Amino acid sequence: MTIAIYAGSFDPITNGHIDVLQGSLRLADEVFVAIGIHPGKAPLFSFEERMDLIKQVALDVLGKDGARIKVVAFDGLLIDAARKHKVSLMVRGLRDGTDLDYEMQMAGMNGKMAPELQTVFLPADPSVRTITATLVRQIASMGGDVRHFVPALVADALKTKFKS
Ligand code: COD
Repeated sequence: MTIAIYAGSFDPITNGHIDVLQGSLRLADEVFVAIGIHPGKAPLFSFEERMDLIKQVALDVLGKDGARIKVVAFDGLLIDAARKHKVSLMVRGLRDGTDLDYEMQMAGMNGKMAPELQTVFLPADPSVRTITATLVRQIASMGGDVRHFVPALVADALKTKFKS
């Protein structure tokens, strides 16, 4: 059985993340979606809110494949989370050359520290490669329509968040 980990901030989950998640499910039997918790950084959505959104997306968008996803938190090194959950693949999405440079450094250093773990890069689909959660938050905070970039349930959660 192949188990993968796909880590991110997911603040909130976007169509770009979903594209990588769908690719991960083609590679692995089970995928841990690992939400990175930064003690010094205040996210827009709490860990619980991000987890709920990912779980709802798994049900609504990924259909029966969504049952092969587990959502967890981690606050240290990705390799430690990978070892804890006994995964063999660490999946990362690649949007552009900037991602590639940074991801190659991480993959190289992670590979030295944890040679038993394999990093896998999935190229972003052209239809979602420009999407970033940072810009989605910015657009939503200014009342813009983010439904091109996130599932409807996430767009609704953003609307509610910025109303309150
Ligand atoms: N299309 C395709 N892929 C995408 C898209 C998109 N539109 N948007 C995001 N992605 C991919 C990213 O490339 C990334 O692989 C993943 O989705 C997550 O993205 P984000 O933006 O949600 O999360 P990040 O990149 O801010 O990562 C947060 C982490 C907590 C995962 C990160 O800080 C981390 O890896 N921490 C571990 C610390 C560690 O182990 N350090 C040692 C490294 S050697």
